[in-house]
Parts: sequence; C-alpha cells; structure tokens
Amino acid sequence: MSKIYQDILDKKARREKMFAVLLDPEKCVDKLLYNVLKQLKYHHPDLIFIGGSGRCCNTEDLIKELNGIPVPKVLFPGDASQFSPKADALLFLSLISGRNLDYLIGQHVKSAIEIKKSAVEIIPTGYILIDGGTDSSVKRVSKTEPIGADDIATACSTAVAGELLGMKMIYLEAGSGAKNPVSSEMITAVAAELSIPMIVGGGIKTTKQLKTAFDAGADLVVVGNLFEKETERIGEFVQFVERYKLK
Ligand code: 1GP
Repeated sequence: MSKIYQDILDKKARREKMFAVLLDPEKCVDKLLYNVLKQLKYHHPDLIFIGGSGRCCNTEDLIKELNGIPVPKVLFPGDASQFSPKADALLFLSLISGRNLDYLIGQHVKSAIEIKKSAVEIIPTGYILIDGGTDSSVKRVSKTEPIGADDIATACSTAVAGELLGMKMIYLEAGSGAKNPVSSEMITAVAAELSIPMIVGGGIKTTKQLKTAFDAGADLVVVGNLFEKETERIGEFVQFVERYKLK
C-alpha cells in the first residue's frame, strides 16, 4: 500500500504544490498543542509531519491528539525511538549529505523489523542538509557537515545518488529555524535533475519565501518553527497554498 506516496506523485504530476506543517512532539504540548489544534480544525495542510531531533516518547500522544484532523500524519523522525505504528506514513530518512553511518543506515537497522511489522506506509527519503547560516540541531545531533549553501553541484549529485539508490523522495533541509532557507537557485538545479518529488524545508517564515520555494521547483514545502511562535499563521499559510494551487 502506498496511498500517501501515490497521492504525492499524483499531485506532482498535476503540478499541484503541497504544504506540510511540522509538529515537534516534545514542544507540541499544553498551550501550543491547544493553539495548533484550534488552527488545524479549520485549516488543513496536505500533510502533517511529526518529528524533532530530541529523543522523546510523546509521538503517540500527539498522534492521538491529532486523530480528528483529516490530514495524513507522517513521521519525520530524528531517530529510531520516534517511530510509532499509529502514524499513517513514515519518511524513512537517510542523511545522505553526511557521512555518519548511524544516520545513513544505523538507526534504520535498529527499527527495521518493528517498522516492517507495522501497517505504516514507508517512504524512503534521501535527506540532504544544506547550510542555512545557523548551527542546526540536525547538524549538532548527527555530527555531520551540511553541504555549502552555494555548492549546487554537490547538492545535485547527492540528490541524484539518492534517486539512483531507489529513494522515493529527496528532502532539501536548511535546518529547523535556519537563518537562510535553501536558495531558489539550488532548488531549481536539484529539481531539474530529479524525477522523484522534492521536499524543501528549513527557515521559511513568510508566504513570500514559500512562494519562492514553490516557484523554484519544490513539490512540497515544510514549515515548523514559525508556527511554534506564531501558531495563528498556520491558517495564513494554508490559505495561501490553496490560492497558489488555483493559479
Ligand atoms: C525542519 O524543514 C523543517 O526540519 C522545517 O523547518 O522548522 O525552520 O520551519 P522550520
């Protein structure tokens, strides 16, 4: 079963852009959770990503809280401990821009049997960290160096290597809270090399930046950090994407 991935492919084929709200289960509790649920009740992104870089076990609690929201819940885990069989899909991420074996294949080996036994849809995804001008938590936790913000050739060859290895999507990540999102030049160049869908995230704080990423060739854009501070803007972003889709 690959319902969610098939839906992503269908939307890409129709050139319909997608938007995901990222929720960190460690932070999305109490008042933030209340505000997030209030927004998501009326404003539906294409997907809800759930994940963070800390080791935490609230993933299932958050999925339960999101139960009534008619949007697929997709795990975007920092490590194997964040897997939950209650999610709809899992981005099975391999940090292919880095050379830390644990994040290339180690965490995957730890969780593979449990994941395979579950009914969760698995989407193998090549995860590429690009320098976003800040020390991102992905860089800190994975102890890997990002690809330089201007090193388009390395970003392209890394993404193509991921596609050739059989990955189903590529995620260009500037890091949560990045000062600089991935540049439109890099997005356009990587998109031109790929046949599979491309996700872009990290440091997007305005609908103008979202539009730039879409126009440059991102199929799916993810925003997380902004909504931890300005949760009411989920509605603004969802409505913007709805209008963009009608163009
Ligand atoms: C982080 O790409 C996602 O992994 C989203 O980034 O939190 O900066 O929106 P932000």
